[in-house]
Amino acid sequence: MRAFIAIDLPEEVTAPLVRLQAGLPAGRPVAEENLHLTLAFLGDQEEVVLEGLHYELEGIKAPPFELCFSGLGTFGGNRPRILFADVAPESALTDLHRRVTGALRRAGMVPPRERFHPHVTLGRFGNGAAADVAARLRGFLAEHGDTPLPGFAVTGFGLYESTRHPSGVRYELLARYDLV
Ligand code: 2AM
Repeated sequence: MRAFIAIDLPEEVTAPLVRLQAGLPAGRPVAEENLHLTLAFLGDQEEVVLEGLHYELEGIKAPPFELCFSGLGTFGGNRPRILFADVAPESALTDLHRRVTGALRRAGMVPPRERFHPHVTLGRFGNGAAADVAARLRGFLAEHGDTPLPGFAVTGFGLYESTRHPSGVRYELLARYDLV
C-alpha cells in the first residue's frame, strides 16, 4: 500500500488555509481534509514492513511543540507546479523528523533522500500552461505572501495510507502516535 507519515492540522489552521485556496488560480486545490505536513513519503510498501515501522514509530518519545507558518512558496523552479504554505523549521520539528527517519531505518526502509522542507501543499497546477500558471502564481504570492496564518500545537503524528479514487486521492489514518 502507498503510505506516508504526516502531521495533521487542526481546524483553526485548515479554515484559513482553505480561505487562501479560494484565491488560487485555476488548478487542483488540496481538499481541506487532506491538508497535512508530510514528515516522510514512503511510497508503496508491504503491509509487513509497515507493521515493523508501526512498532518503531510507537517507540518515538518526544514532547508536543508549537509550529508557525513563514509565508507561501512554490516548488518547480521557474515553472512552479506546487503552491505550499511554508512552515518554520523549528528545532523540535527537525528533531521529530530525525526520529522518524531513524525509525524508518530500523524498520529496514530507506528514508527519502531529499532535504526535509516542512510545508503544507495547498494546490497543484498542470504542466501544460506552466508559464501562465507561473505568472499567476507569482501574482498570487505577491498578494498573499505575508498572509499571517495562525500557529498551531503539534500533539502527535500519524501513519497514513493514500488511495486513489475517481473523486480524488483519499488519506486514511492507519495509526496515530501521541507526543507526550
Ligand atoms: P506534500 O504534498 O506534503 O509535498 C501523500 O501522498 C503526500 O506524500 C503528498 O501530499 C506529498 O506530500 C508526498 N508525496 C507524494 N508523492 C510523493 C513523491 N513521489 N515524492 C515525495 N513525496 C511525495
